Amino acid sequence: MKRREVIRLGTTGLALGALGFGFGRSALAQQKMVLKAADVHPLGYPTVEAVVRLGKKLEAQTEGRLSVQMFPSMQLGGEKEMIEQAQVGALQFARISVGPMGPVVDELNVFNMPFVFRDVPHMQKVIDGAIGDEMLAKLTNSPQSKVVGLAWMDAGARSVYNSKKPIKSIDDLKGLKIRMMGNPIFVDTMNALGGNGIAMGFDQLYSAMQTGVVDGAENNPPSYESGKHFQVAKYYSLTEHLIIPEILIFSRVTWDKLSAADQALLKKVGKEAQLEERKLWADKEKESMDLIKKAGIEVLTFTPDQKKRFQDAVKPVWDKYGGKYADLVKRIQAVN
Ligand code: BDP
Repeated sequence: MKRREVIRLGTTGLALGALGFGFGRSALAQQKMVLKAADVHPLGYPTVEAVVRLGKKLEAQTEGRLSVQMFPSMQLGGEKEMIEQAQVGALQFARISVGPMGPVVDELNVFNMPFVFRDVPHMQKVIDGAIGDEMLAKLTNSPQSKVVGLAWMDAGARSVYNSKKPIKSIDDLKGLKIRMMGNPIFVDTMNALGGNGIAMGFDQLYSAMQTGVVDGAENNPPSYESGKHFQVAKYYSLTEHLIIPEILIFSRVTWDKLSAADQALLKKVGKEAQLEERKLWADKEKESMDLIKKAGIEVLTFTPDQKKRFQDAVKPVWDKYGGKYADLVKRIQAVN
């Protein structure tokens, strides 16, 4: 008798538990959710605009159940802080450079190696293809990342700017204090190029240049222009030493609370945002170049021979880190 009671209770308890779980999940799935998104760039910047549009689509496709609230312009801090907030679920979307993501998931660092891509179209083919998918999965499945890799975004090529003098050849970089993103690969890259690499958050950079803590930095034309860096660092040289894609991450804590249908929807709108951002990027890059030239910025370019000197100079960086990524690098090089 006793035993039967226990068994019955046990079964009822289990059934109730399952029911309760079922209710809980579908109730949650029906709940309105405002997903917070952050970016270091201002409204209107391609990456910000792409996520704002993604939010509008989500809202339309879920009849207002899911929406996105954007916090642009470093309102929530630099990228390191954004990653941390996404990891604890204080933030859902964070659009960040692969630069600061490398120290979290080492495999991603292959994209942070100097001159790893031949040019921007090569990088685009890699992130759009199998390697891009694999790297997103690596980020998602890595236990320490605590984020889901949703999509890639374009950020062109990064080039050096400074307040001291025009960089006409690699020799001119000697001794200049150049801010780099927080990742040892970048500091080593700048040091190999002859400069003095200093790791610092994007949020501290403008004032660091203004006060002379650093002589300059390196970035793509849209960041150089929209961050108003050209106002304090007038010499821009198209070294294009790094072509680093950007990544849209989503908080794992929040992800695990979503229904499978919502997760699939997020992946779909994420992929669409990847392609949409690319068009916005191309327009913004032209616009930024025009704006800085109009502002009197001297934009210096290099011949292939001069460029080769930059490429040769980063050999120590490849010697130090490249071995780990050798197989992946071969596959990247094979992408045509
Ligand atoms: C910009 C990236 C941004 C980085 C910034 C940087 O879009 O994600 O935070 O560079 O240099 O190009 O930190």
